[in-house]
Amino acid sequence: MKTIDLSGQWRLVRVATGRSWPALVPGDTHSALLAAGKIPDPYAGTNELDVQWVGREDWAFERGFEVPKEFLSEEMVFLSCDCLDTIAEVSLNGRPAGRADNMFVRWRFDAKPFLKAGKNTVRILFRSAENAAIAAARALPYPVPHTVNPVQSPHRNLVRKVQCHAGWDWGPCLMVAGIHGDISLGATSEARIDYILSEQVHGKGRCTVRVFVECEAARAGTRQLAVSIGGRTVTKAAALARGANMLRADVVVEKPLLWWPNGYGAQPLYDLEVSIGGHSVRKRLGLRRLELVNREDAAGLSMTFRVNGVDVFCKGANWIPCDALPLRQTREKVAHLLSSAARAHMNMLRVWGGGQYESDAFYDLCDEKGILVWQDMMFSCALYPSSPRFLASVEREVRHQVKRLRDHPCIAVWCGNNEDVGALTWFPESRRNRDRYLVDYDRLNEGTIGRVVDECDPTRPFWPSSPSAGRGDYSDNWHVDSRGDMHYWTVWHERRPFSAYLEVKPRFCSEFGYQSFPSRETIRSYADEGSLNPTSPIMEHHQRHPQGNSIITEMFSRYFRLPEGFESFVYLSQVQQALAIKTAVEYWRSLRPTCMGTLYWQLDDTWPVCSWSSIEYGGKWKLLHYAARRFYAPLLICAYVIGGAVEVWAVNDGLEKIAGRATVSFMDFKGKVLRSLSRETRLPAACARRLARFSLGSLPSAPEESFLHLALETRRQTVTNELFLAEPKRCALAKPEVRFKIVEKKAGALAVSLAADSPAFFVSLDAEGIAGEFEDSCFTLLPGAPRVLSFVPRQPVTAGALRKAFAVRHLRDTYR
Ligand code: BMA
Repeated sequence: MKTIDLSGQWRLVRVATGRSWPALVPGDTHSALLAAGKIPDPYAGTNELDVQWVGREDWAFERGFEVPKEFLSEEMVFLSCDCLDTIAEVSLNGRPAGRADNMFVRWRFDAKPFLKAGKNTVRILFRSAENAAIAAARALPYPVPHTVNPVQSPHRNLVRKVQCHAGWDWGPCLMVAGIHGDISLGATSEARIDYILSEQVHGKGRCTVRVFVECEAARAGTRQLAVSIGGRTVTKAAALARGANMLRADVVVEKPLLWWPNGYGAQPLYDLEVSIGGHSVRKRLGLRRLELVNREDAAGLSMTFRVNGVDVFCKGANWIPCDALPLRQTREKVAHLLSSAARAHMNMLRVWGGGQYESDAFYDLCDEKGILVWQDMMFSCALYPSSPRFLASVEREVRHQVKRLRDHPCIAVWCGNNEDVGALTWFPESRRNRDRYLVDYDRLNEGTIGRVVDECDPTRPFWPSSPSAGRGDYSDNWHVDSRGDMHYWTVWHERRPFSAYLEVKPRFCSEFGYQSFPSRETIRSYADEGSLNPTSPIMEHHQRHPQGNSIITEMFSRYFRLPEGFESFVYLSQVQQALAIKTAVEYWRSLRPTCMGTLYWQLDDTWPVCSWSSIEYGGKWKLLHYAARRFYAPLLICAYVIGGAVEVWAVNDGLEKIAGRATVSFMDFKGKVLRSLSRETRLPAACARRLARFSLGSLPSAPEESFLHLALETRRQTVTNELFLAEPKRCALAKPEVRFKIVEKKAGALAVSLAADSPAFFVSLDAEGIAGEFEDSCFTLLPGAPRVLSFVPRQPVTAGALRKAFAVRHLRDTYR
């Protein structure tokens, strides 16, 4: 097949005035206008409000290109667009060549009638998606509501576009338009491969891979089909009919190397190459078996992912698009976020339904890193119409995305939507007439999405919604912990104490979150020095949850002494967030196998903002991400107060049994051990075990006079943990002196050595202005236990520069 790549330099035309500016493709309206200096940075200050007009206008992308004569002599000549965002009219040489209205569909338009040898032009006119949504709303027989955020484009649920482009409770409203993904011309007189779909049959010492090839033939005839996997090739003659064909070839892989989730084994990937009629397509396969075990049991309905026969405790977070401006969603940014996830021992991310089916790079990297993907379909927090036209568009979208993605070993489950069952009860309209909206819901979700998923991917389960109690169950899983997956927002949205995390036993908690502010340096990217106060207009603009700041500060008053100064405020918000999520995860991990997954809300941000993320915009790890690296480690020792007692637990997610010595010490705030117990411990593989229980009446001191220090020492490693026995605000913390030194271990390998003269809590290391991660942060530093922690910069840095930027902070620093 011949191709002409059309990505690169285009022009963006403001249709209303005819003025134009250079634009990059793939790219979007806002990025082009920003680069041309026509709009201010929408992420700074309150500029977002001043650029809303962009989404309310029509824009055209256009360019010229050359077509060689031979190209046009081919029988099939087409324009292929991976992603047109969203309401588009395509013309070639001034003549209409096609229309698009769903950015999740791959569009292919017949180009042959419009092209000529030599110079040609393409113009893609994008009608305002906001205006299209408003027009669609006017045509509805009855209202179809959606959630409304502080800055919101209306009726986002009526256009098939990334739902959070219209604004979210952590994201700006930037109704971008543009061309994302590849755009190219193709020409062939033979065949074009549209999709490759594979199925694995695992047997003793071998895996048979059935490869199905969907291709479009320009003319009928017999062609050679070649399919190779890992160097083993099968060829056969295939009789093609003109038009759509489905071919099949089986390849046997002997002694297959199995693909495992992160922490369970390696991620070998086999090259798969398919060629027919002059078109070749490559992808990579991971050989593994995967099941979602939903079994009725004494606790309800299980929700366990089983890979290669092993029950995997899923540890991870929710993924949202990594930038509100599509042009900036680079592979590099995705790679940093995914490797940060893997370094925090995550083995699953949920691609949340208010965002997008992600880029190929995202899934390729998840395959490489062993990160399972819970893939939502892109519907979120809303009711949706079920008109035949809307459903036909969704059918096309789901068909394309499932076929596009289903060979990635990372994909674990297809899920119908985010919180749309819950949404049936959120609006006055649907509360008054739930049946009407439930019928719409079911036509869309079971009648269309579920049906198409079943048809296009029989190898994977379809989970109707997140949260949900399973197919055919329409109950709201926000408060029910016994069946399927749960979104547990009681602590944040209902302002309950952290101990409320210990009141539920989720089978799989796919959302729970706690907000914090991003670091000072990220805040400075949007706020001037004079706005560094949580309630300044700019700071409030970068807080999209209406009660966010009041929830954060009220929670401070319950657990901590109020922080003095802005930097302490920001730091303490991150401590609080880390403590909240740690409390939840440690307890729920100790419930395995009742609970088999925790995905906190949320991994990343689309812009610099106060949010539930563990990695702030720009890639800097918040304290939560450092805490996650410890609370998600395969081997965990933890403690919590439950039923009038302190319980100490060990969790071993590994597949080998572990022997070690567990030590539980009650320590006062000067670091003196008041009581210590130590004993040999054996932990079977994949289990949680209670190691000790102390009734609250039997502690060696008043709860506010000591804390618990835990250590589990094995041949390979020592893991530690701490638990406050009373709210930190009630404890008379000593004022530790923390000394540090920047050391150069080997050439260029930087580290910081730290020592304290009394216990320092939530010790946080920072190097403002230098991108990179410390080996640890957000930990307890005990007297007599100095630490040396390496720093891995993202760009080379000298010891001197690190010394200058370095700052250490701990809990006792936040007040006098
Ligand atoms: C969840 C998500 C998002 C939202 C988050 C925080 O339930 O699904 O819709 O951003 O809560 O409110």
